[in-house]
Amino acid sequence: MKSLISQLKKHSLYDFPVKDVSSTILNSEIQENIIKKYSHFSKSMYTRNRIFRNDDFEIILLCWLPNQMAPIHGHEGEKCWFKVINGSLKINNYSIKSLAPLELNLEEKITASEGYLDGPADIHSVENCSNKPVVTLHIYANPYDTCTVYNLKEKRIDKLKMNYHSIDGKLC
Ligand code: CSS
Ligand code: FE2
Repeated sequence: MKSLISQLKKHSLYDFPVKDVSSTILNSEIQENIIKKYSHFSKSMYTRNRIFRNDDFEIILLCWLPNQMAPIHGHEGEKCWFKVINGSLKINNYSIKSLAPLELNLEEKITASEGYLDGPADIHSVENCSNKPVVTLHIYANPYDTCTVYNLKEKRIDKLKMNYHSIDGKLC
């Protein structure tokens, strides 16, 4: 993890070049003890477990039980990647057809399994459709605390405040 953090600090000096950051994340080995330390699951929703944050980027471990999902959301114009550490998730990528009334085009459906790197993401939903817990590692450059949620049922766009379930391995 130390080496990932120091490589990302170097990338921050160049505004996180997509190709280089992608290969840094793809090639980074996340040790079992790190995964253990930051993995916390909750029955109520997927959890966001903060590993590192500075003004330029953050690293979060997300833990998904079966059927837990992130609704269709955007990424605040920031560069966001995630890597599947274990298990398998469904990602649906969308583009905006119209904002008023709200209409999205479903562009792509991806089954992302261990080792898959997503990003930089635009508008997508992410769901653990499997019957096993899933862990994903997220890099957000820059960090943000609220995101846009596209509610197709209600044809509404909401701002969602995102919380951490744990910081530095300790429950919040
Ligand atoms: N953006 C969501 C996870 S899906 S990329 C989050 O940070 O909670
Ligand atoms: Fe996302």
